[in-house]
Amino acid sequence: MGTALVYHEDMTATRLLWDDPECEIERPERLTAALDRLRQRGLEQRCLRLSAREASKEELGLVHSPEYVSLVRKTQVLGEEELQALSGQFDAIYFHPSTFHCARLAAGAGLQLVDAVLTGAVQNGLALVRPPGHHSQRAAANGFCVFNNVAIAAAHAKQKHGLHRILIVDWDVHHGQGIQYLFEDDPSVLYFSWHRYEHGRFWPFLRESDADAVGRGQGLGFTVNLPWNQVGMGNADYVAAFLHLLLPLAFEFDPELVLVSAGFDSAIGDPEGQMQATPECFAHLTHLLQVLAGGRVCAMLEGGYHLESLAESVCMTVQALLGDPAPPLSGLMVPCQSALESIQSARAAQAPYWKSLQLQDVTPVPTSPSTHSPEGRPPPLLPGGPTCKAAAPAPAPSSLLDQLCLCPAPSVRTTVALTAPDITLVLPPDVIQQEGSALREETEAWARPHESLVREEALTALGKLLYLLDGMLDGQVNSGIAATPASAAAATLDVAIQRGLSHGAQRLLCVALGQLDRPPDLAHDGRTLWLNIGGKEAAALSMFHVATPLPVMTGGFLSCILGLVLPLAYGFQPDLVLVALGPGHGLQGPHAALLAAMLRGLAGGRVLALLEEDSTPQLAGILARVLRGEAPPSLGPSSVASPEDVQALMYLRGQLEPQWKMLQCRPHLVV
Ligand code: X5A
Ligand code: ZN
Repeated sequence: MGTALVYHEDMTATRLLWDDPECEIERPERLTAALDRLRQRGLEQRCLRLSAREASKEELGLVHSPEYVSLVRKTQVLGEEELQALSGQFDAIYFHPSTFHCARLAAGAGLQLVDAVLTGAVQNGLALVRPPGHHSQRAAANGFCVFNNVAIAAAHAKQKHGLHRILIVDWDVHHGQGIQYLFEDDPSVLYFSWHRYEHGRFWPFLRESDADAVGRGQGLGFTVNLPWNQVGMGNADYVAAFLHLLLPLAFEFDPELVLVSAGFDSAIGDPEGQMQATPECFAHLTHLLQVLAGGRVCAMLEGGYHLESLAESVCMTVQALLGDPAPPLSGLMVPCQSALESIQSARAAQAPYWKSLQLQDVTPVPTSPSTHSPEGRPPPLLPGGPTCKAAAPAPAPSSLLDQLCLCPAPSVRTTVALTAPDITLVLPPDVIQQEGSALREETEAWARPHESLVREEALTALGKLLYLLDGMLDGQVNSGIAATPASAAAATLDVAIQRGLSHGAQRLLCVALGQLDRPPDLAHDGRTLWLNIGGKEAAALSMFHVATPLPVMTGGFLSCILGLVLPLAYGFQPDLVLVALGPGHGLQGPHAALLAAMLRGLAGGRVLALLEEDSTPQLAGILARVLRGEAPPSLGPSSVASPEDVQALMYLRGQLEPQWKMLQCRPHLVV
């Protein structure tokens, strides 16, 4: 459906006219660097270009006082000395004769973006704007921000489009206190912000930036602050914050629109943030948000002062909005203690207001050994199981991924290799129906050890799957769907795993739903992570072989994905993902689509879905659409997880946490 890019060259006009070390980083090159890089990468050309318009007085009045708007209007005619004097009345602000025009364009760009998305002209988009907005308040400029672009867009979406639930995700490294103040008593706007805080010692030095500021009145629980108390937060910390804090609340909130205060001063190299997250992380954050609100995501630039890091991060965000698979994250995926403390304290502060956090263990961590009981410790992995190395798998770079990422993106994003011909009818037009099959002898050789693969239909299906898998491993195709007779599902999956491992995959994640037995000779060499959901077994058999019951309700399914599947997957860093819907998998289309959409964030999107031959054409169709990058349908209001499901999940997580650090959402006990 398309991605909008809203911009206007005039927004490069405003600049600092005098000496001010605090403000000099907010300069015109920020916009030109980002735009030039988007052009170089061919990304701008793939977007719907919209020229920004100025917001009207009435539109600015949605969040600002008329007196403040006229004050800013008057700066157009002031001389340099008067501009400097007025700027001095605010914290970290400079005015320029073009500021009023630029700030109206910045707010107008956000309005145009929201209108384009909510009228269905595009699916999502980015507004590249200056000045930024999230610090600005009803009657005050602050922190380089003049009008609050994102807040105006949210108020407009409510007023002009009648929306009732808007999620604002503020990933800028500073606290968007302006947005917080404007919506703190409004339950129709859920505001999430993470920010460098350092126990209050970082700008803007506000007590209300801490995790215990949760909103007021009707808006209690609709302000979510995640203060970072140390610098150096990286990819693992950001992804953990999304999986364990933002996304559970966001799914429960069920937004109709997601606005992103997209500041890139939270990326590596930025002089303000001093954080470590790499540009690819923003592709992942964007990707994770696209499963909400039917994919209606509007990002607006806020901060970001390291031109190289900013430009790359903007490209990553736009790539994800366009539906391209995210490049794999680099580095050890282990969140730091300080990040876990912050996530834990935000979860504890929010728990009274969110069912998805209740029943879970969100109580403060005991810090003294005497207060913690033996029962509180995670149970060890089942004795008798295969012993596994104490350390997490070394995140050795996968040569397969390296090769595939250096090549241009495959021209064919998704291939469907189905045996039932009528499924073609529901396929999106650009999804390729695969004709090819592996050679007969080769297929028979792979099938030989498996009794269930002797039947002709099973062999035919296997031939198609092998051909598809080779196409994915060779980089011709990004993702695919294959089908198999139900009786042959487990054996087919077994072959697919062996074939993947022997044909270049370094680490293979297999998510098997329903009655799919673990292949009997599955190795424990750390190259395969087997995760069965809803089969007969239910236990952490070892670090690499995990089985859990299928949660019954939507809420339980979501906690299983966010609290187990994705943390394991992000920790494992696979270069190939197999997701199999086997006999009795019990997933409805939207649930399966959500799982596939989220797994697509791994392995550079190299996901092969294996279905049973008698699956409905609708299921194949919905999977084909998410695998090529469309947003999954929204699940609607989520029911609560059953206490049994929460218990089972917590038990399993407790067993696996020592090995899989991305499962943690609280710091280690100090023993
Ligand atoms: C939008 C933004 C930062 C202001 C920092 C003042 N503002 N020290 O990143
Ligand atoms: Zn910032």
